[in-house]
Amino acid sequence: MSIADAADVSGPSEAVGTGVTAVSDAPGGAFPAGFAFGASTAAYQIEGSVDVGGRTPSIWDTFSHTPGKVANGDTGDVAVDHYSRFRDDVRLMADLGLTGYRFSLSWPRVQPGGSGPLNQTGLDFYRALVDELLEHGITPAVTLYHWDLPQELEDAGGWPNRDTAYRFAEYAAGAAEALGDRVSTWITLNEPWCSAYLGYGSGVHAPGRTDDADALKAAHHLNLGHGLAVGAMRSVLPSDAKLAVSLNLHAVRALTDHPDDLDAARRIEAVGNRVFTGPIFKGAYPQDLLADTGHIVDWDALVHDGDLAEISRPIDLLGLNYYNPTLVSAVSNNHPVDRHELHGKGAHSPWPGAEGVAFHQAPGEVTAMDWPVDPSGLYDSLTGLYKEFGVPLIVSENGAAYEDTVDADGVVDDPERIAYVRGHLGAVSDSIAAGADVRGYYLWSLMDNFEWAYGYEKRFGAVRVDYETQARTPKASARWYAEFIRTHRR
Ligand code: IFM
Repeated sequence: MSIADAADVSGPSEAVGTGVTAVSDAPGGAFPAGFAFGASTAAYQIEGSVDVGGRTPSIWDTFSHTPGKVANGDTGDVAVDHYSRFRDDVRLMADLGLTGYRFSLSWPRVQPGGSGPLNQTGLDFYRALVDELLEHGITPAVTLYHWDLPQELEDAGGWPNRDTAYRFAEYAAGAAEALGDRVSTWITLNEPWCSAYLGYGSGVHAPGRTDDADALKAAHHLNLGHGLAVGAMRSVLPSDAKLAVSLNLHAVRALTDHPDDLDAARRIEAVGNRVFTGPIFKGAYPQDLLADTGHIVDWDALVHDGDLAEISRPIDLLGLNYYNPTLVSAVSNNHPVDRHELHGKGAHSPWPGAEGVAFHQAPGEVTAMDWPVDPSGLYDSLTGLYKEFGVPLIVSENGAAYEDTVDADGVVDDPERIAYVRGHLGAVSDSIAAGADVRGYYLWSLMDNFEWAYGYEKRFGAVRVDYETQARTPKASARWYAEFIRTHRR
């Protein structure tokens, strides 16, 4: 019996979360024909087998093996052993009825050391994965960079070093050439905000550096790498290939409409969002960003002639990764400040040039990450992005970690995750009804995995992984999602 068969659709909505799934209170809006109902993962978070088949270390191998950087000293050495178990994992996806799967290539598996010829063993692994997906009717969407920079490139300066952008484009073109006959959706970067600001600003992610100027240099070189990669990939991919980037754009809200708070929101939108959407969609960095951060970095020296033309090459899709809105005020404005910084509370802020900004915890329900649950931020972002840029959208990540418990029969009943996903799918269908061209939703994540600095403490999966045995067990949310897909796909 498939997972979808096991779900009872006849029960009342109150039954959700008891293992008997009902979708009667799920969003009723129509999703367009061909809409991708998918799930998302990333190489370092699931693959393991870090020294197999010629793969060399990435910055996350180095970082996770550095004492004190990751909770409990966890590493991705084994992760959820997807490298060996990928066929079983694809069967699981097929049982769920997924129509799309977004995963990332490990750069140091495909191009050990980050330069030179591509590694046939690494490519063979991804080719086999893609073939397995296609045989099960699941459309792959490939992310080229989900944070695992080859260590050698970090040793040469990392993303603050301009050359890394050129290395990335070379790797991207090689990967596209090798897999472009069977993969039609390509995402250059995942969440460059995290790569730049958590990796080089707050230092809570690999490579763990804390320098605001380097964080901004990294942001520009990630943008440049994206643009160069789009150009290089277009020349080797079929003309109908779809090229995209996945951004974790912040749904920024001001605590009050006091001008100082509104200005705080503007600053965060500039350095968090428009630093990417400006050059990518408008061919320019926003003037207010340059003014806010001009004391940190010399933008004239950083941005070379021709860079903005490269970065603004047209793309076919924008991937939005959305989890929660961001609530800010000015620090000077005498609010009771509950300073809460997204992604860790390290000594260094991940927001260069935002010294006067306070971050607040929105009232209401939160996930196990302490992230507020608010699907309206997803609706606002999708409708706003489509209105501003007119580019087709996918939700390339959305999901929630909760403190899952396993009952005596091995069942994980996770009603909060079901409610979270249902609410956010509702926001997607509402945004489509409001006119936004949204073409897919990829749940983060298919299964529990290595959650970066939190190690294995936080579980985002629809499928439970027992880290001792590697056994996979669909949670109630997986069964709910399977039934949702069955009743909404067209
Ligand atoms: O696990 C991450 C993913 O790698 C990138 N986006 C956010 C997820 C949850 O923190």
